[in-house]
Amino acid sequence: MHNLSLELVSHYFCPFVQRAVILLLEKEIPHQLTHIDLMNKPDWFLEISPLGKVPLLKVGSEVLFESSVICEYLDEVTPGALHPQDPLEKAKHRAWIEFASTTLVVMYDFLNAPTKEVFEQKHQELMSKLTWIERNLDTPYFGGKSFSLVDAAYAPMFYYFDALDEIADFGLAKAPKVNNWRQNLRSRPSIQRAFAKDYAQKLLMMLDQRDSHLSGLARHSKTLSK
Ligand SMILES: N[C@@H](CCC(=O)N[C@@H](CS)C(=O)NCC(=O)O)C(=O)O
Repeated sequence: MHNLSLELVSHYFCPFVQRAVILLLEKEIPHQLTHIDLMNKPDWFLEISPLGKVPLLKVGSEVLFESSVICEYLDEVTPGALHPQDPLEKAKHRAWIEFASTTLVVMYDFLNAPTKEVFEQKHQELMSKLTWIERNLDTPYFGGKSFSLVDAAYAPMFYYFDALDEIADFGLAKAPKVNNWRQNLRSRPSIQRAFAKDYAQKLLMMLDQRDSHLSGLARHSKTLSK
C-alpha cells in the first residue's frame, strides 16, 4: 500500500469525478476531497490542470488528470486488482471504460440540449449506446462475477438516470441486463457511500435551473403532478 498523500480535486456533480470517488471508497484509500467551482475556477487549479477539468488527483507533489488514468493508478497502488490480469480481457475492459466516457458525453448533450430536435437526436444516440452496452454486458457485474473498474466507470451514469426517471419515462430502463446491473451497482456499499441519498434529487434541481429542452419538460411534469 502506498503512503503518499492523496487529494482529489472534485466537483460533486461530475460523473467523471465520482468514478474516482467510488474507487477511493471501494478500496478504502485515505484521501482528501477538495471541491471547486467550475464556473469560477481558482487560479491554483488552472495552474495545475492541463485541460482545466476535474477530476485531478494530487499525489504528493505530482498531479494526475483523466478519470480512467486516476482510477487505474489508484487500483495499481492498492491490493486486489479491479482490472483483469489477462491482457486481452484488460484491453476489452479499457475499451468499455472509454465507451462509458463517450456515453457520458452523449448523456451530457442530451441533458443540455437547447432544442427539441437536438434533444431527440441525443436521446436516440443515448439509446443506441445502451443497446451496445446491453449486448456486451455480463451479470451481476459488467465483466461477470466480480466488480471491476468498468463498473465504477458506469455507475455515476445511473444516478443521472434516476433523476431523468423523475421527469419522464425516456425508456432508460428498457434494456433488461443494463437494468439488472444498475440495481446491482446501487447496492454496492462503495457506491452507496459515494452518492448521498438525495443525489438524484439534487441533480434534478440543478438540471431544472438550466435553460434546456429537458428543464422545460421537468417544469411541465411538475405542473402536471400538482
Ligand atoms: N475525460 C475527462 C472528462 C472530465 C470532465 O469532462 N470534467 C468536467 C466536469 S464533469 C469538467 O471539469 N468540466 C470543466 C470544463 O470543461 O471547463 C475525464 O475522464 O476525467
